[in-house]
Amino acid sequence: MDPVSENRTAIVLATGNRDKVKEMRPLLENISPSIDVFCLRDLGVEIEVDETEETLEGNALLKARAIISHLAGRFRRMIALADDTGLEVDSLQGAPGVYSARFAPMPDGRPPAYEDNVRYLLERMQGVENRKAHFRTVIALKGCIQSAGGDFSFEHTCEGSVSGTITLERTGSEGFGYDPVFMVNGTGRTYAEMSIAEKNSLSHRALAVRKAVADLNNILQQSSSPNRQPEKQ
Ligand code: ITT
Repeated sequence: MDPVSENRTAIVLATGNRDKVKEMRPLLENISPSIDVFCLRDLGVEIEVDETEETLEGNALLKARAIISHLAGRFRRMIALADDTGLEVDSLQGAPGVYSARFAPMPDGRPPAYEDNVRYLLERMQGVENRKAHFRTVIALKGCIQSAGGDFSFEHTCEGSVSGTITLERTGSEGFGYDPVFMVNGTGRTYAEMSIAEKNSLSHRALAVRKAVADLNNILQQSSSPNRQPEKQ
C-alpha cells in the first residue's frame, strides 16, 4: 500500500488521454488538503479499457471500475474519476456521440487521430445548414474508502454539457480533438481559440468536474457520518 494513502484520499484520473488530464488537473487542485490527485502515468499504470457500452455513462463507469480493480489494495481511500465525452451533432442525429474517438473510418483499421475525425466531420457537414452541436461529458466516480468505522464504497455519475456550432473550417490552435471546429454559443470563438483556463471557465468537462467535486464532498461527508447510507453499487 502506498505510504501516502494511510490518512489521505487518492483521486485517480481514469483516463489514458493526456489532454483531458491537462484540463482536469487545475479543476481538481486544492479541493481539499487531504486529497491527492494522480493520473495513471503518475502511478506507472497503463491500462486499455474497451469502451463497449452504448452510452457515455456506461463507458465512464466501465473506466472507473477498471481502474479501481486494477489498483485494488494500493490506497486505503481511493476514488477513480473517469470522463467519457461525446460531440453530439444535431444534423447527424447525435453522432458521433459515444463514438467520437472512433468516428472517421480508417482504411488500414488503425484508430483515427484527432485530425482524421475532424476532417471526416467537416466532410460529413459539407453543405449542411443546421450546424448545431453539443459537447457532453459524463463523469463517473467510483470510490472505495476504508476507515475506522468500516468500509464504504460508492458509484456516482454526473454530467456537463455545452452547446455550440460546427464551424466551416478549423480555427485556433489550442486544445485537442474537435476543439478547432466547435464554436461555443455566446463566445464567437472555438475552444481551440481559448487557453486551458478560459476553456475551463465554461466547458462541458469543467461543468461536469465541478458538479462531481460538489457531489463527492457530500458523499465523503456521508461516509464519515455515523448513520451513513451507502450509495447504490
Ligand atoms: P479515455 O477514454 O482514455 O478517457 P478518449 O480520448 O477515448 O480517452 P473519450 O472517449 O471520452 O476519451 O473522448 C472521445 C473523443 O472525443 C476524444 O478522443 C476527442 O477526440 C473528443 N473529445 C473529448 N473531449 C473533448 C474536448 O474537450 N474537446 C474536443 N474534443 C474532445
